[in-house]
Amino acid sequence: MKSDAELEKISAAQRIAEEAFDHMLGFIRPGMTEKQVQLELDFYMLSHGAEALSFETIAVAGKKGSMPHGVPGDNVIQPGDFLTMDYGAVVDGYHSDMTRTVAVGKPSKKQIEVYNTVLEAQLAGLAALHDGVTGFDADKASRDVIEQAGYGKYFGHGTGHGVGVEIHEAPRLSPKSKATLRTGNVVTVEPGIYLPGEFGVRIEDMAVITPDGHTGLTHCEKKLIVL
Ligand SMILES: [Mn+2]
Repeated sequence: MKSDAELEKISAAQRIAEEAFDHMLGFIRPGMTEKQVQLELDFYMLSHGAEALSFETIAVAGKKGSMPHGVPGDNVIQPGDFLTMDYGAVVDGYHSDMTRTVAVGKPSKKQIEVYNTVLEAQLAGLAALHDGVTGFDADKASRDVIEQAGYGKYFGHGTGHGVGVEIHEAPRLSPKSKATLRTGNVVTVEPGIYLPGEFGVRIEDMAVITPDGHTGLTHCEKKLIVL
């Protein structure tokens, strides 16, 4: 359970991440490397009030996007690539965490279909949140959408985790979770689909659990953005 003061710090960290996202939409171009995207995100956050990065920023494009924890490298962003950015800022010791996948140039029909499946799963996960829901059931809400679309085996991680003083803390949202989510918990909802050798998609928001639902802490666009 997070106090109002703690929620304000997490929100402040998230605001920096959101400003960074807006900045990146005008910055990203085909021909850049993943590392350039990572460095720009990091520079923006650290020069706009972040005392630290929540974790090593992930920026992975094209086939590399199918690695959920891929490390940004010299891979060059090609026209039509999906680019996944997973990152966060720290303010007064509190972390934020968000992920967006954007298309750099025109996506294929399959990319759009997979993106929309992840989006539907992410919205289903958020809709399942309320005081008393188990971490298992919150995960299942997202997972069911992906399984029903036929991509179940390409979603190999838990749906979310608590965030605060630690970047990953209780309660977990996963098939193995024994947790029950309570009012004032801050959790992520971050389903993904990762097609080896093709591309990956992940969408991640943070939310605060309330007695009968949740309050979103992430305000960035979730419909597919084509740059
Ligand atoms: Mn996360």
